Amino acid sequence: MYENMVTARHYEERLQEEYLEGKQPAFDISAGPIPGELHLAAGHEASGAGVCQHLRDDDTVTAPHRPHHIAIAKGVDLKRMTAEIFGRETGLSAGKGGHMHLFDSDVNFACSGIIAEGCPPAVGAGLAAKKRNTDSVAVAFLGEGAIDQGAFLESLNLASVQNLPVVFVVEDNDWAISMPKDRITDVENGADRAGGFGLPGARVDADDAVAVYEAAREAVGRARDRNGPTLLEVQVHRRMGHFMGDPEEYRPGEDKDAAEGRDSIDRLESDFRAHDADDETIDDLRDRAHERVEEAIEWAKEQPEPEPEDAYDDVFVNPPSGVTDTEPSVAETGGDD
Ligand SMILES: Cc1ncc(C[n+]2csc(CCOP(=O)(O)OP(=O)(O)O)c2C)c(N)n1
Ligand SMILES: [Mg+2]
Repeated sequence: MYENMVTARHYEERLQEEYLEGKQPAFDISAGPIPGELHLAAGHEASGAGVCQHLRDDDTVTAPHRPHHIAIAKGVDLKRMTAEIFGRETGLSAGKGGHMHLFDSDVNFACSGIIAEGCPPAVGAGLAAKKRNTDSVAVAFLGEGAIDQGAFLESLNLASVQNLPVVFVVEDNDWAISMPKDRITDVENGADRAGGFGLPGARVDADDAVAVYEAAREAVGRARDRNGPTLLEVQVHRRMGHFMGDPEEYRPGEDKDAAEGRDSIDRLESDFRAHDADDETIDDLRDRAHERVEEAIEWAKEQPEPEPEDAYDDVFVNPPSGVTDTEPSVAETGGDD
């Protein structure tokens, strides 16, 4: 878990540097090696690591727009993920998805920029596991800003009534872009939503990564043993802006200071040392994590850009062979509209 969390933090520190290249001084969001938005998850790492530690490759994970720490913990191929973020041809989705739309079928991982969107597919994966009589499970991660979305609430209901092996993990970082949690919901503890659907709910603080691990063990274990879904809310901290370039003028300085002062990675390291891990062990883990990140970024930067004409491959306007479509494709009509 520690190595995972350090990898995620360092990975995002490096992405920040790469992202800012060419975007200054006026912050041109389309410029530089990583065009578009970038949502970083510093302060969320314990949630991805603590939950995914209990998962296998055949378990499904859906994640939201802040996905890197979860993808890393689920074992998504770091090189191809990085190439995807850099928009390269050898990226997970040939560079067409970008950082919010990572998809790795080898480890059953997907994420989406539409909030709460991952909940119904996770329920679908849970239903498939039940019908196929396997013991795989599905986990849907979402932010606290999505807990009033219909897609989430309907998913809780279906998972509960069908007794599906699904765990819903709400990452509560107290903010939804510029909206503080208490302005968008009257529920202080998102896990209370579980009661209304007849499933167990628990809330845990990510300051203590081991506590997340323990709570997730129970929730994933319940799903794997065919005892139904669980809603787990994890209190995390948003150490960064909502996206890179967010000036955070709406955010009180003390709120940001508090988030920066509570680091689950530092705490896990102290716990680790208290259990006799020495400097060498910690340094080795950190070095290994850093090397892996550098290798992935170097590899991604060497990858080719996609050819412009490939834009019509693998998308609905020009379906792959075998997929029928009665409408002429944009490629065929010249795309007037
Ligand atoms: C259905 C939908 N509505 C609105 C948006 C715009 N949007 C992007 S992120 C976001 C807030 C998300 O907050 P939260 O779920 O708490 O996640 P966080 O960014 O804090 O990790 C919103 C409203 C969206 N992506 N999808
Ligand atoms: Mg949030």
